[in-house]
Amino acid sequence: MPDHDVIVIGAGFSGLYQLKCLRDQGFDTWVVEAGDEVGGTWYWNRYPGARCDIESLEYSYSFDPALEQEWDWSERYAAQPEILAYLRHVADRYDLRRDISFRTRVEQLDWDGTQWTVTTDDGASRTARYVIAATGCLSMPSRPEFDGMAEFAGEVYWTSSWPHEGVDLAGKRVAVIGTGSSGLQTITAIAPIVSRLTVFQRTPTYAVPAHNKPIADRLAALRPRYPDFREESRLTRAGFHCGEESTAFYADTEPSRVRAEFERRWLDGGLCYTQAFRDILTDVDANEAAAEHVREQIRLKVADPELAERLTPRTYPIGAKRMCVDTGYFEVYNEDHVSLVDIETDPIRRITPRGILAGETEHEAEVIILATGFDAMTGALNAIAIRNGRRTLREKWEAGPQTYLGLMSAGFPNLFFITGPQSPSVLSNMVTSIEYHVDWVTRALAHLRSKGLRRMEPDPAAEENWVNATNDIADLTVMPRAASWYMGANIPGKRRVFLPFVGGVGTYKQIADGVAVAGYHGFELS
Ligand code: FAD
Ligand code: N01
Repeated sequence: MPDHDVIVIGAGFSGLYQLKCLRDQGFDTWVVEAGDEVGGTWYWNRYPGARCDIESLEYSYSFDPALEQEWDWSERYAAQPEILAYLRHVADRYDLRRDISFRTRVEQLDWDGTQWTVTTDDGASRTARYVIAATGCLSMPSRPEFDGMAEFAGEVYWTSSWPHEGVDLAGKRVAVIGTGSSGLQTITAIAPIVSRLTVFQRTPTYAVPAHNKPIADRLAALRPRYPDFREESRLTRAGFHCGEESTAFYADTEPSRVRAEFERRWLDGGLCYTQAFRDILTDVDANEAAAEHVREQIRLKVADPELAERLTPRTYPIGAKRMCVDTGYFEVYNEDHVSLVDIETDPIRRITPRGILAGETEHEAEVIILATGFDAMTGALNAIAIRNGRRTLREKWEAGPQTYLGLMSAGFPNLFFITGPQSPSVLSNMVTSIEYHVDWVTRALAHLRSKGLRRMEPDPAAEENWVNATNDIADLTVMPRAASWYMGANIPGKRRVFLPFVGGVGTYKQIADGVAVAGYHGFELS
């Protein structure tokens, strides 16, 4: 007999909910977490300005109406401490901690034909019939090497593992490398307190305003119909509400109406901007119109036209990298103590004891902050030696991940992924996608038990069809045209394939629901 029915790896949004569901179903479950507290992303990423880019009313669990009714979100986009407090509250409310081992990292998984042996970094191992990897899509930091880093005399911090005791940046000369979401939030938050801020930008960023604000009234109005609101979001394109279904750009190119629609979305703020027209990710003209409107806004925000141009994204379609949601980012560059180094024209040559040498100029700094992103979607999984007796999952995925529905991979039975590659995951409100996967996996395990079955694995042909379908759908969009982390392009040597399923959350749900209803069509159960 295995030690546990199920071992879950990770105690973020996914692992916590997975534990609750399995416990409710009577499965003996053990959760292993590398950090020393629950929270996942919101435990590790404590950099100044960290907050969500999906509205808090939707970037939160929907599984328990009582939880929705009792938790008061203070802002439209909650900051990291509030989201971490929420996840800690969830852990306490459902008494989850007693089945979680913290400060323990899973290093190896071995399948022996009937069960998995899970080996952790303390040298111990335990067995389970099923393993669920709730390891996160953005939990393996990418830490590029810069020559001379060890010689730097000042302090170095990574946004993805910010010190828990905080960092005093007041009055310091600070350099930030990276202008994705983490970089933008950090830059905007620290600009008012540092004495000098030098930003090293490789690729300019499309950002839409957050228009963050208190939401007490909105929350009160929503509460009576919260369950319906959630039900609707499960069938949307990205797992959150964006108002009524938009029209196609090609059907309505009248310039004043197009402009009015972009302006309306801009004033609303947030990620719904790219849903102004429903073909922005599939029609290059629609995409260019949406991109040009953002470029125009950058020109309005940044006083120096030459600087505005350097901050303007032109080399990739809007939406093909995760959009940033900002709170005064571009305006920061109007401050005299803030400067921008374009490392496309002035590459970082090395870190020196006093700062960063880019092109021919040494930029002095007392602190360097690296906001260089993650080995997304496959990084945390590939960091574990997952072995089925013949080969590792890493070897199988060398040319890109292969999954059926993003949930399992053929040849690795009884191993499930929450928001795995080839599922909507990072293209969506992650909490919607997490809850959907956790519910799906829980139902599958209950089904196996009720039928006296003990093994589940994708049929290789079904998996191949799914991989081909996800790639084909991605190719119908502009998404593969950016060197993005969605494509694995930010990691040297990583195979460039589009990692998530771009067909939409609602469509995916209909497919995966159908697969389950049809007796887990495409899976082999025994
Ligand atoms: P995670 O929160 O990443 O948790 C995974 C956990 O697994 C981690 O705690 C990790 O320590 C643990 N783990 C991994 N490997 C091992 C191992 N081998 N052994 C033991 N433990 C392991 N998404 C949105 O939809 N909206 C947002 O606004 C949003 N904001 C974000 C902001 C930041 C700064 C980042 C980095 C991501 C953001 N995301 C957002 C994506 C975010 O990752 C998800 O929304 C969500 O938090 C993921 O939850 P998770 O539990 O699946 O993974
Ligand atoms: O990482 P990123 P992130 N030399 O990969 C640059 C979520 N998130 O942590 O664009 C110099 O987006 C890199 O340049 P380029 C969200 O899903 C959400 O910011 O590759 N520069 C880029 O500018 C997000 O998409 C929030 O040319 C280097 C930056 O570093 C995801 O997490 C907040 C470099 C990395 O940007 C990842 O965001 C934070 C190098 N060697 C995160 N390597 C919210 O707002 C990389 N760069 C909710």
